Amino acid sequence: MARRFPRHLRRRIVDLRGVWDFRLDGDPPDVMAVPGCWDATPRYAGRRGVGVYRRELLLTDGTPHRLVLDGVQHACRVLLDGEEIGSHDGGFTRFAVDVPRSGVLEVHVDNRDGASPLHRDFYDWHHYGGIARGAELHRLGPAWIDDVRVTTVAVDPVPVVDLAIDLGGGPAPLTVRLGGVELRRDRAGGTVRERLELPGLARWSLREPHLHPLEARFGEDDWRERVGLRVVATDGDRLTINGEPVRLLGVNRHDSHPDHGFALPDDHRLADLQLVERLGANFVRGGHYPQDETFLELCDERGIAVWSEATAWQPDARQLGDESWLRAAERNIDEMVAVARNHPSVVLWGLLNEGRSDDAACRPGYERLIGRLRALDPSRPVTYAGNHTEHDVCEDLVDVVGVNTYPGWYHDEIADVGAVLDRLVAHVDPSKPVIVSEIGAEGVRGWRDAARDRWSEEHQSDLLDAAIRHVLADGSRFTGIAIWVFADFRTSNAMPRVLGRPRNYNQKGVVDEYRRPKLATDTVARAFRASR
Ligand code: ADA
Repeated sequence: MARRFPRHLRRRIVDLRGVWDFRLDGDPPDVMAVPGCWDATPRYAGRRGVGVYRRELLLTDGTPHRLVLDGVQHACRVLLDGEEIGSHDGGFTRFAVDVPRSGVLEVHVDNRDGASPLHRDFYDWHHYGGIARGAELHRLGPAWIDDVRVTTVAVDPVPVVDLAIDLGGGPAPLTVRLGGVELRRDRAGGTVRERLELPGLARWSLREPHLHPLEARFGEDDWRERVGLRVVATDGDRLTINGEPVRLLGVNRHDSHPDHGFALPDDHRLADLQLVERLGANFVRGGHYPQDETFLELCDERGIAVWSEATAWQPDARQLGDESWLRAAERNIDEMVAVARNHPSVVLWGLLNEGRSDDAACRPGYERLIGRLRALDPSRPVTYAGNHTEHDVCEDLVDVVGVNTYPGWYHDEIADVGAVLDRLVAHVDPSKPVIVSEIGAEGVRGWRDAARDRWSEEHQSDLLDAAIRHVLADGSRFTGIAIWVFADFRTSNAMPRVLGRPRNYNQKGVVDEYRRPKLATDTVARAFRASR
């Protein structure tokens, strides 16, 4: 993928973005853009099926080559000259397939409901289909770097990082430089691990997001990262970065757009972050799936905190007791962590959005998946956004408590927002930070109503104003808020919920699906800015 900070300058990579041959089921042969979602194009709007993408692959020599796909929605098989060489389940995450020789590449992409256990039509978002993120052919050469993991373990009195480098092929000469200082030069193979003290390098924080270039070279290959030296922790009911309490003011964001589906161009993701900053926000919850890496890079350099979440939506005992669902969820967690772990902006790992955390039968599934997250990366607090706060039986498993609640929309009235929030937070372990992870109301852009009733821009603006002021009031127990939701987004046409989604859109956005402002836009900006 075309990262903001290219991961490889030396490795020979063919960028496969462009227009490929395409055919959806029995339709006539056609073409489709990569990245792109076919059901966001006029001819294939709303179409579900198996889309076959095809193009030639030319390998320049006999060394190992790898096809790297950053997000295919939502399950696919990869064929070379008609022979299956790989498959993948679940969108939004990067995976690789070894390519043995030149030939005709086909990616058979399935966006039907149930093609992946992680993408179901009863979820409250539209499941666009396609090769939605980057596509590249990597020449690995005789010795290559498979992965680099940088974990900040301390920042005081000096920054200390754990560095792990997985090497393929070789052995070969290995050099590592960080912040312009050479840390290692020798021959190596296998996995290299080091704990390094880095005196003199500036720390990363939301207000001062310093990043330092890391470059590893192994034989002809290279791997580059931007390292943010920071430690995220909890201190009683506060979330801290480098020991300093932080308050997270932000939004939930779906990575989608009516004209692009899940394949947003970088200019759109950058524009979204400009609007997030205009709101006075410092926080984005990527609901409810792993984020594009360029988006994370932009958050790294702009000091925007990210709640990175594995794909799920209201899982219950059936899903959390199903071995195939759990395995798909584990793979999604593994792949989310692999992409996001080196990005300092990711301050929280989230999963299992609004799962049945009040059902004891679901607790083993929570334990298994939260345990997986912690085993992969013990350096970040773990959370889930729950809507069973008063009867939750899994809260002890997480470090930060997320509360989803919709007073003034689905229940109660705007005048009740404070009382509802206070009632819920009274059920939360007082030794843990608590974030309002979702709160909001529908506001149809252009619908202005003197009565300020539900569905109007006025009602949405009034509700968000009340919620933000209560959460950010002096003495509040809350350490953050994420409004549901940044922008209106297309949702699934599942009955009967769609009857509450005019236009088939969830319109709780602070801006509409084309990022055009509503009354709530300025209201949120005023309320957030008043508190910073
Ligand atoms: C839930 C869910 C969101 C969205 C929201 C709503 O909190 O987590 O994805 O569906 O409700 O708009 O009702």
